[in-house]
Amino acid sequence: MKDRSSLKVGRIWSFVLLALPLWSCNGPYANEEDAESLIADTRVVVVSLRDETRFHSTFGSANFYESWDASRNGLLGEQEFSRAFYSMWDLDNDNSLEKGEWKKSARDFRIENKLWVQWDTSDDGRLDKREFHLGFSDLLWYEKWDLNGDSRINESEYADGLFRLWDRDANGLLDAREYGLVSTYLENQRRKKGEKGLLL
Ligand SMILES: [Ca+2]
Ligand SMILES: [Ca+2]
Ligand SMILES: [Ca+2]
Ligand SMILES: [Ca+2]
Repeated sequence: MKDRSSLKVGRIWSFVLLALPLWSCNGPYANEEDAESLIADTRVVVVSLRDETRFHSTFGSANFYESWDASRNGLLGEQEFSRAFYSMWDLDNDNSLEKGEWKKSARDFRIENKLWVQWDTSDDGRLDKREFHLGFSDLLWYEKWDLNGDSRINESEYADGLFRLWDRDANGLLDAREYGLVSTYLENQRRKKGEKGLLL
């Protein structure tokens, strides 16, 4: 039987699970009614996005490839792969990657050891797509994420790569903190495409 303190911890953890995605959103949920409906939606999302299988199907159903796959062959070539990250890391959706966005993404995508000055070779405080591609290519993610070795990244390989990056403790589940990254980056991609609501 659970003692009183473990029940209390359980209650606090439940609150954190529900509240973290809310903290990661900014702006549009200004009034109480919106916030309440977001919490109700978030409860579903947290439960449904926890394991890898569910993450794959959710990622696929959001059709991110429609906007990233310029050649419309259902696969990402190296330039398309790089542009997909450029788009995802451009969190204010101004089609430019500023230093602050890069710093945040570097932490969230686990490349904290990389140096901004080596990416921003023009030293103007932002990365154009050419600078980004050069820096990004050095990470060798294109090679590492290509699990079937066909020199293209398919949707499943992309979802797999993201899941491995964000599942920091490698336990096969996205916990509340790890899930916050899904909320920040993937929800923003959907907003960029003009889609409303939360990723389910
Ligand atoms: Ca930007
Ligand atoms: Ca630059
Ligand atoms: Ca592949
Ligand atoms: Ca995890």
